[in-house]
Amino acid sequence: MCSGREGEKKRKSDWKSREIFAQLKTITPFVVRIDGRNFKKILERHSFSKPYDERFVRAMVESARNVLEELGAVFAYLFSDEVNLYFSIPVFNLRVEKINSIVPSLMASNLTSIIRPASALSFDSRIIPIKEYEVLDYLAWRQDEAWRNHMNSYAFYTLLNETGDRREVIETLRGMKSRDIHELLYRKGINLAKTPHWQRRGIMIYREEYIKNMNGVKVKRRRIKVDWNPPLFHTEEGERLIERITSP
Ligand SMILES: Nc1nc2c(ncn2[C@@H]2O[C@H](COP(=O)(O)OP(=O)(O)OP(=O)(O)O)[C@@H](O)[C@H]2O)c(=O)[nH]1
Ligand SMILES: [Mg+2]
Repeated sequence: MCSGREGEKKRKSDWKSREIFAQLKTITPFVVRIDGRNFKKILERHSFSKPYDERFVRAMVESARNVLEELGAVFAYLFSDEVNLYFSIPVFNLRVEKINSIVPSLMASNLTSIIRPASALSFDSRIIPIKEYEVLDYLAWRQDEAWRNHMNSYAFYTLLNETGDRREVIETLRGMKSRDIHELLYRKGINLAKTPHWQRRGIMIYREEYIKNMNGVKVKRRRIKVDWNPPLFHTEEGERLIERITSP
């Protein structure tokens, strides 16, 4: 039986060795995707407008920008209640536990302090190891999701405002092709090709170089840009943008 200081020492190392996930590491580069927990209910409860609320998206952008700045992410791509942060440096020594706890908690505390809801917000988080040449494909996948989300939520809330019957709306939209949804909304006066860009394509936040004139001397500086009008990622323009912002 151990007693006194020796017992204390043993206990400490026993418990330390039980932190069995502490050595789990990712590789660089990687994406962290965080998603708001239960945001549908929470945003409804706080009367944010549907399907899109400008105050909410501005708060998401400001919070994501703070996270990017604080942790040194290369870019953040966001839509709805999700943010994708791309890292190329070994933050937190690449420890999964650290990354998957600090990134979402930093986002949640920022957003909570801006929105000030009745109770604190939270985000879930996952890490996706990625190769540089796969970034474009990953972003195109998320952008497709933003687009589907945009179409479905406009359709859902437009029909719901008319009928007031959630079940009926879900039934009407079940299995409907995207072309038919477009047509249906168009007839009701909503042109999905004319909604604000950020609703259709999401928002990009990244660092960019610019030239500053300092008393006649031109110097290179970096600043953070919020792009509310990003290109489609699967086009040449998208490719050029991602190459520019991910090159060291
Ligand atoms: N009112 C409003 N709701 C929004 C806005 N942006 C996103 N949301 C809501 O956020 C939800 C995001 O979808 P999910 O992440 O699947 O839903 P969730 O309720 O957060 O559920 P979990 O992520 O599984 O916890 C959407 O269904 C919308 O209801 C907005 O601008 N206004
Ligand atoms: Mg969510």
